[in-house]
Amino acid sequence: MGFSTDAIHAGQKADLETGAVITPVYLTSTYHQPELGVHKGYEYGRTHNLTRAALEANIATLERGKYGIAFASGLAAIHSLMSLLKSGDHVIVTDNVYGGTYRLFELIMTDFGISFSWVDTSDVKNILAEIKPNTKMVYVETPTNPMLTLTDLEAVANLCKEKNLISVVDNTFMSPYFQRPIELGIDIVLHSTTKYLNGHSDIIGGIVVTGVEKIHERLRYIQNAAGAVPSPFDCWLTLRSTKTLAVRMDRHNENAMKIAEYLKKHPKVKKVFYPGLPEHPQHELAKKQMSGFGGMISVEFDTFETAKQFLNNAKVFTLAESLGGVESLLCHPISMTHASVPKEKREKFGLTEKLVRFSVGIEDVEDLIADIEQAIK
Ligand code: P1T
Repeated sequence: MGFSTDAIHAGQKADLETGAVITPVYLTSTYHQPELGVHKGYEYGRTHNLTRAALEANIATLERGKYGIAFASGLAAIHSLMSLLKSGDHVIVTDNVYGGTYRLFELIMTDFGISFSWVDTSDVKNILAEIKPNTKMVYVETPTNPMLTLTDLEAVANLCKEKNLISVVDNTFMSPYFQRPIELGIDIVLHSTTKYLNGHSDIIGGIVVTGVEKIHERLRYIQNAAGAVPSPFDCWLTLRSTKTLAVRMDRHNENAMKIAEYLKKHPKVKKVFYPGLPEHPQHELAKKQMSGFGGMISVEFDTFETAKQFLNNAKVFTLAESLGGVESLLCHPISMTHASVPKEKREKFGLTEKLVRFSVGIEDVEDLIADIEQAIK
């Protein structure tokens, strides 16, 4: 089926009891067992929940994977991936990732004996150079948060297959509508469903999708054994939201393209980071592995003062953490999402105090541009 048809129908059958077209919210922590040892395959809410199962099947289909495993947040999903590893294992990670991912890896997982190499994965040779006998996983964010740097997914998938490493992609910025890493040979895709997949800034959630049965079995075990499951109601809201993912993403993309074009001509803007601009150094790769460029833009202003004035005066855009909702948001990464990344590390990939991140929503683009104009003035 086509993407939009799957988005609306995959994983969702009419309710067996009533015929309800929409999957119900199964708000139950446990299930009746008519006799000792007899049940309908449902024993306890952490282990089994039909609303969650519908969401998992839906997003797995959209990512063209076989299995979805949902978690209580994007970071809980990433943490579950760390549980695939053992003390002594080594992971190669994109140097610029979401600040919370950096914090989890570097400030928590290292205490459990897992080590990390932070490399510029935009050149696959840098990954190859970092492979050690104990390397088990390559973890890539593309495009990155917030620098919008790309990694060649097919090249990473091929390298990981050759070297017998698990390949992981955080696909949060693109959503499966614009980028499907599993189709390019990647083992595991993850999302903060808090962002585009839910799209309405009203839940926190995460999901892992894979086509590899062995990985699925282990992650399913971890989901139940470690227990970071999402609430049925949050699953239901996300399931409702994926139905409109295609139309929302098209509008995010269209608005962001116009705003990026506007910003690049603004005299107070030094540099615009958006993969849809022909000036983006990886625009060709973006066209090859993505079917759109998404709604995220980062901008380097001429000075920190301009950036600050802009953030304090915007009215339609809201200054807030997070991204991917229908409403436009602004973020100052060094003091918000990436505050835990040390200065010398973030400045290596260009993340300075002058950088502002735009999550372009689906409002009328004229209103967004007028707001940017008045806020910079
Ligand atoms: O917030 P949570 O649902 O736990 O997701 C974490 C996460 C994972 N991956 C990426 C690429 C992310 O951007 C995030 C969360 N990011 C923000 C809150 C933000 O404002 O960038």
